Amino acid sequence: MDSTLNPLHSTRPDTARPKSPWGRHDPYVSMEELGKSFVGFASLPHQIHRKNVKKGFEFTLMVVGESGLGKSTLINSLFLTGLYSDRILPNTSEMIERTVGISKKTVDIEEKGVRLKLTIVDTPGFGDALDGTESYYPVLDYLHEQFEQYRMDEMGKHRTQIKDNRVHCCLYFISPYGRGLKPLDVAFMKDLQTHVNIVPVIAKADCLTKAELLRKKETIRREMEFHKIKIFEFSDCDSDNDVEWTRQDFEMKNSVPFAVVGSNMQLRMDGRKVRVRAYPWGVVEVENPDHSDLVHLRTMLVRTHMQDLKEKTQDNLYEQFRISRMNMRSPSMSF
Ligand SMILES: Nc1nc2c(ncn2[C@@H]2O[C@H](COP(=O)(O)OP(=O)(O)OP(=O)(O)O)[C@@H](O)[C@H]2O)c(=O)[nH]1
Ligand SMILES: [Mg+2]
Repeated sequence: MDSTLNPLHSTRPDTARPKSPWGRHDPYVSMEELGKSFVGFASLPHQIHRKNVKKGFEFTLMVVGESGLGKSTLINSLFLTGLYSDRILPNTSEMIERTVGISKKTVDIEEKGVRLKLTIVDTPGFGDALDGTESYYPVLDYLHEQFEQYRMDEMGKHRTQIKDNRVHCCLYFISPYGRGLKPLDVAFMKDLQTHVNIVPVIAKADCLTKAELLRKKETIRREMEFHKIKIFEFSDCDSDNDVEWTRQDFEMKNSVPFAVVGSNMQLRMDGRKVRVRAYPWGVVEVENPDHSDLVHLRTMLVRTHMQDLKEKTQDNLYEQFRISRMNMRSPSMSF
């Protein structure tokens, strides 16, 4: 047999070998080169990384809150335009129409060869009905159904082909006008917290001065603690002692509830395309950290805590749901 065809007896010069971008733990480096003391499992993270990149990533985000707080506008500002300007988008007037039913949009995003399938679940705002609790039941039902469907699929025959529609994160919109949380916010979040990671945001933050915003954040944090509302807790992200990263992490955690501003309008400023809200007295740049926390929020969702949100959904929320469903069944199963 031609030894050049057999990878074990390859006579190819070393330079023909594919070069790994991973430096020290290059999986193509032979045991002889590494020294006898290496077994080779140091390349495990890279194997996992390669496999995940090949499969692509999936993430589902939901927006909920009172009607007219800018939920549909914000998801557009966060992900659907600007970042990916070549994507065909619904026109602006369609974007700001009132949301009347739960709607799901999926976008495929690719960055440096890494694919992300991002699903955004937009929900109709509540607020007009006399008994507000009724208007949020469809959202709770939706979350419950996704967990239940996943549970049924897990028990089914084709476990490897399960389509995961569970929601990993819910942006909860709080009005900038009230003094803090409204009774309906408290009730809704307490119901939501068992099914989804809640990330609270203060909507339309351009309505508040800096001092008012800080006070509002403080009040909301206190009220959440008082009412024992469980929101998503940031675990420390892997900073590798990088000072800049640690600073960003600190700022991000301090921003909760994130003060956000959304807009469908873009202006060209100093040669850059900037998403803004233009008022007679000035311009609010939605991605300027001095004007809003939108960039911190996007960093948290995409760059630093996406995996954490997914793991908390699987290991804590879904697991609790699964156990409670099992406990519900067991009395009827005994005899
Ligand atoms: N001042 C201000 N207005 C905003 C902001 N975001 C959106 N708006 C405006 O608020 C109005 C409602 O925006 P939507 O995005 O439709 O609000 P929504 O929360 O999706 O409303 P529903 O679909 O009824 O639940 C629109 O006129 C937007 O232009 C913001 O950050 N600041
Ligand atoms: Mg809407």
